[in-house]
Amino acid sequence: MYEMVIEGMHCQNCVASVKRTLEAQPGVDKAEVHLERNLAIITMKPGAALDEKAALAAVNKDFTAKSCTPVALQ
Ligand SMILES: [Cu+2]
Repeated sequence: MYEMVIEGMHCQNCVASVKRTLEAQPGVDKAEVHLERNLAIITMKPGAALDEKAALAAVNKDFTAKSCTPVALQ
């Protein structure tokens, strides 16, 4: 799992756009985007790792992706 901090989202359309962008990245299983927390939780397919730079760049086309951090699964 990864957490991405994203600024510039204003409504559910923005949320849907970010979700689509993240779920189009290789290896991504699903992305949960939380508007009020400026946060996306990215879940990977088994064994897959996220290309964090590519994911940040993709989101940065429309929004401001601040950081992408791996989160240990519990
Ligand atoms: Cu919007």
